[in-house]
Amino acid sequence: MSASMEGESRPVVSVVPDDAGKDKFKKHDQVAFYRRQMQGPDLRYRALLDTLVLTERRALFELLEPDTQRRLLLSVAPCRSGTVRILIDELQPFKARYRVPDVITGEPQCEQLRVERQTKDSVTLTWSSGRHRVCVWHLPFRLEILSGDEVVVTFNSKGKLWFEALQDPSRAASNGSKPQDDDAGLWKETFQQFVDIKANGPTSIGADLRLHGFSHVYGLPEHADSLQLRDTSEGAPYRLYNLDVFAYALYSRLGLYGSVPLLVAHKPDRTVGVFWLNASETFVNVHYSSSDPQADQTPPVKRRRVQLHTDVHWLSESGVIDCMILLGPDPQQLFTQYAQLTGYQALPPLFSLGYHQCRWNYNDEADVRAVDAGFDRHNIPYDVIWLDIEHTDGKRYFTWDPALFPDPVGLQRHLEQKKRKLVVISDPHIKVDPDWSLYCEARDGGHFVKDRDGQIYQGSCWPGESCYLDYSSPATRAWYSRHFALNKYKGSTPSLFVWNDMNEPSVFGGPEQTMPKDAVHYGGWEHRELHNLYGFYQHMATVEGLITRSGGSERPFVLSRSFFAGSQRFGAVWTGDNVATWEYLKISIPMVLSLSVAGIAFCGADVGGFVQDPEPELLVRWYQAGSLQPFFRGHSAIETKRREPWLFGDEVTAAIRAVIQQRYCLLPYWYTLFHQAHTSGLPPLRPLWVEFPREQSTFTVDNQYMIGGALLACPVTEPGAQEVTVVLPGTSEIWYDVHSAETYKGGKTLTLPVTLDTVPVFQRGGSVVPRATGSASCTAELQQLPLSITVALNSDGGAAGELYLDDGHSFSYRDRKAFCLRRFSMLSGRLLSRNASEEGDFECDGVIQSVTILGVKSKPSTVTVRVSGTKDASPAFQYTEAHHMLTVINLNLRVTMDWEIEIC
Ligand code: NBV
Repeated sequence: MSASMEGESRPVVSVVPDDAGKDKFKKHDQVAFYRRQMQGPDLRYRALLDTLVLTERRALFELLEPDTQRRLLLSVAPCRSGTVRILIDELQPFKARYRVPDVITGEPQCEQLRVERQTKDSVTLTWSSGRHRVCVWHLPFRLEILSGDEVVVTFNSKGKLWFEALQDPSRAASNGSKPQDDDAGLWKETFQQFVDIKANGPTSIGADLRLHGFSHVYGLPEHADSLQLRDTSEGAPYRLYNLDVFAYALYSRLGLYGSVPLLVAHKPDRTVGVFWLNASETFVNVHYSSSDPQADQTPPVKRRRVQLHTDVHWLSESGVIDCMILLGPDPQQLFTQYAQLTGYQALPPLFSLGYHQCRWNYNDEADVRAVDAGFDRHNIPYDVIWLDIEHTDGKRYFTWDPALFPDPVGLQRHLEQKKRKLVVISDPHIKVDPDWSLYCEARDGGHFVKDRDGQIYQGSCWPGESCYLDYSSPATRAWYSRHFALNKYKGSTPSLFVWNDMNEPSVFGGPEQTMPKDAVHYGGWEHRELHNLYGFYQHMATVEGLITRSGGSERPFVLSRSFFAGSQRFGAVWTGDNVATWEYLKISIPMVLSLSVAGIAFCGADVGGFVQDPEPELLVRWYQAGSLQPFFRGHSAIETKRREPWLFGDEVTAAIRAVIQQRYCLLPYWYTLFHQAHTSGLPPLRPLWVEFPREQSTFTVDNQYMIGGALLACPVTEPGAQEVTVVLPGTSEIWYDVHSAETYKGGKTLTLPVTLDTVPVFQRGGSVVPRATGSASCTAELQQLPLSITVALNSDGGAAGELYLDDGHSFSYRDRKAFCLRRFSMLSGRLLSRNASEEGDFECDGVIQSVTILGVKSKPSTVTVRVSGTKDASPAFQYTEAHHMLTVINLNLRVTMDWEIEIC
């Protein structure tokens, strides 16, 4: 353990995860509001239909629960993009309840509702073309959302609507609703030695939804579990509560570092989403009707035709019910609807899609320089080297250890000469140190979270006693972001980027190793209201700091461990402290797929495993898998052995070199996919069902996935693997092995032989994939390389694909439209390159050097290249009979020009 770790009560970081922390975290039945709701009385809300008010943007109804005389206000608002927002608050709250700010980007465009039908039992509302309808039923209250005549979703189907009204504490004390022995945890809840005092008493909310016809649901990151959500009837509910869980348990539904309360349901003809906008502790129960034991026991003759459905029950500790139903109907539309609500994936600077080399810690400047040189010596491309907490002066972020990093500017210049970057860590806790100006400024400026008594909250973290910046305050975010100014952050240069860790927030010795829920934030809100937003806000403030430091011209790169819905607007996340075992490699795939489904598209897992030492075979396999995930970073804990890629012998070095090089060659494609995510919300990494929505066999696959619409990847995650079983979907599809060009028909499951240096990746017939040719030491060099494109023909001899280019680092693509989007399409032997966006205006002299066409049945007699304004040319070509592969070489076609290649 490093001598410079001076935190007083830091957790023991052992390379062997032990069971000591097992009981650190609550189980669902240790959470009072969960128990209250699950064991609570049956409530019978009714909708008072004659209270309907139609405004320009919504329909309002009062809801009444006769036994408790509780009155709620229901608002239903359909939005233009295909979303219905259901909002429920108290009719007359004693004071305002927390509504999650800053997640929804802008005002959703709402539609004017009209009454289509009204009876004493129900009111049916419709809007726009009348394709969708909402039917509100009086008794019991429920709300159906219909598409055509099909009921897609029913809200309050099982009558679980729950709403604990805020109370005036003094009245509650006198009227007996604040009992002495508070077993129900209404005003006070104890967990281990921690006492949570609830200033507002019980405030929990809940509701259930039935998703008709669906038997597959996904989303709700972050959990170390399968992509398809499990039925929670037995076992624990999914918990959404951001926590620092070192070496987290696998196949668990306990909360991890971040939360996105988006659940996506899919069936062959429809995809819908339920977005539960609430930042307090939340549980979700999932129940598939298909898993009802009764359904199987009924004799077939007597079996009633019960439509399949999935019931989803959401329970949150506080706030209001703000539930958005995204109607799809296809996966792509769903992703766009979600992005319209919470924002699109930020377009990352190109370098951040390269390979990142991290370790806790690179010891000093000489160490960093040596590792950097090692990559050159071994001819392995990389873009970024990272510094963990030990680079600081006593864990004071924004400072440098004077002995270990005396010349950080010199170090960054050294890297910058090779067009490489440095990332440093910046955690949210601030060391209590009256001699440190940053601490004093934050204290005097009121930038710290307070405790329930109004004093500055103090917890313990890496620096020892620490205070926590209140990023939920706009003034604190602005103050914090100014610290990234180059003249303020001493030792920083424009090539320094940032990593936000421990921002759940992690508090050593705190309840569940986080901040007490009764701590108080900006606006007087308790921490319980916004716990899951804490990291989101730090990420936001850091991104704003980096953008501001460049005068608004450069794209930022910030990695955050904690996140919430909308964090995709800020940058990347990773899956935290995993372990160097095969099981953790395996789980990284569904984990990044779940994140992708929930909009957090720039994500990855620590390559190699953070805790413990991977055996060389595992390391190679992890590099292979990581190179096929969006965020690609090798990282390891402080006690692990060094594991730079060249430390395990030539065979391992060669295998790692090969995958990193392949990743770099594929970056034009990755970058194009990120442009697509940035503009349409479609994530680069896609579960197979996203691309094959009608194929049931793909719905449960989570060990393989699509990279964009063109590539199918199946990373090897078994030790000693000699063969791999791969599902190739689509009976009418053709798949081309990207390494061997071997062709396979879709609709099959194959068993393919593998060696240590092979990973099954297939290109789908009908697609075009751009690549860089040759090798580069980093992405800036890669941008200079000529390109090649691979056209994989479908059974009709057609294919299409795109290429997006810009300068790779600035906002010029947005502000001056300095980008280029090309579309390649092939049909009847003619391959065209055309501009796909009239808007784009990007000067670049990149060229396409070669074109490979897969699936060309016979050797062409001529190949003709046409570029307008020049004479037709007959370039050299090679044809490989065995693979039906045609390669046209030495083309030198300007990327930005229109051209055509004809094969006869
Ligand atoms: O800052 C040290 C580590 C970091 O390397 C890791 O990536 C984070 O997930 N950090 C957690 C804190 C210590 C973990 C034991």
